[in-house]
Amino acid sequence: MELPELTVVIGLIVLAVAGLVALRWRTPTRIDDIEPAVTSQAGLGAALRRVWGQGPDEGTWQGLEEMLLAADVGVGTTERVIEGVREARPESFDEAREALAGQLMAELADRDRRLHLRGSPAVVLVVGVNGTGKTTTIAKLARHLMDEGRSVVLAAADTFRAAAGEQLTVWGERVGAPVVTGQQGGDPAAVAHDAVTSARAKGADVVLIDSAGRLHSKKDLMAELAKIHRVAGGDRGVDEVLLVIDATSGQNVLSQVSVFMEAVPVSGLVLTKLDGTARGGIVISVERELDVPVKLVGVGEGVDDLVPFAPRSFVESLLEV
Ligand SMILES: Nc1nc2c(ncn2[C@@H]2O[C@H](COP(=O)(O)OP(=O)(O)OP(=O)(O)O)[C@@H](O)[C@H]2O)c(=O)[nH]1
Ligand SMILES: [Mg+2]
Repeated sequence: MELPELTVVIGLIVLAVAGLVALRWRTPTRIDDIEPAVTSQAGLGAALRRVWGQGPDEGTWQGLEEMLLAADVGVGTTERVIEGVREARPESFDEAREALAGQLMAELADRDRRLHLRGSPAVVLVVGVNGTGKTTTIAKLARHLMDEGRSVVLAAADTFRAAAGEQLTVWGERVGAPVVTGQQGGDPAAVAHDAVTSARAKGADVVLIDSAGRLHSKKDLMAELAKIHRVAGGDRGVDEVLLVIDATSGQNVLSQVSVFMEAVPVSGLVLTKLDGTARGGIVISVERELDVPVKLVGVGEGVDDLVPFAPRSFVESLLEV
């Protein structure tokens, strides 16, 4: 091989190695940096085009009301949004769409949607009705935090359901996080306590605590959650209490979650299954009603299907098709 050719070959090899190294050591994606992909299939854009017709008349506003209610935006919010769009006096479909986007954005007014994980270890308690996606969300969140370089311990404090500990253990193995479990029917607060102690001993950054979604009575559930919260928080408290809500469960979700709101100080909402619903407007109504920020949304069953909630992208995805 001639010298110039050799230089080119060596150059190419150096480039390839540098590329591989860059890929391997790329700056980890922070959970707060990820742009949500399509998070809902509400089809509000197409619906608006239909009701817009030749221009705004009473039928348009009635049609708009129906489409917002059908997307689970909620009665109060729908009224405010229509009022706002009407006041903007849109003269074209594009202006109407823009006014609608603006009104929906205003409903999601500035809220602090970051996760505050300051303790060492930081403690996150995940609560919610059974089947909403608590355990899956914990696995997804663990994956994100670990991708950011944080070490995570999982606590299987759902000792109520037989297979709950196993399910979390499987997820733990999949994402590479240690799982602290207890006996079925044992004290979940003890599991949470053990997990925090173990995390502290290991110097782990975050403890994610799974909990049962259903107990024999509302009183049992409240007492149990309050105890987990007290014991896991110790002197400095729990960093985040995330309430997981199934986005496909419709407006009756509010009556379902009241027990959790009474039992523990919920600091953030996680709306799961937004991938499987045309009723993404639930995000807006639930946030308004509960007055707690939506921090994360679940957009699938895979371990990477959890994204931080970003109002602008969300409204765009609502209006997209
Ligand atoms: N499509 C979709 N499915 C989800 C999402 N999150 C969770 N699931 C599914 O919902 C089902 C219930 O999830 P789990 O994580 O077991 O729910 P849970 O709240 O822990 O349930 P319990 O422990 O029984 O109270 C599973 O089949 C998950 O794969 C999501 O964002 N999108
Ligand atoms: Mg579970």
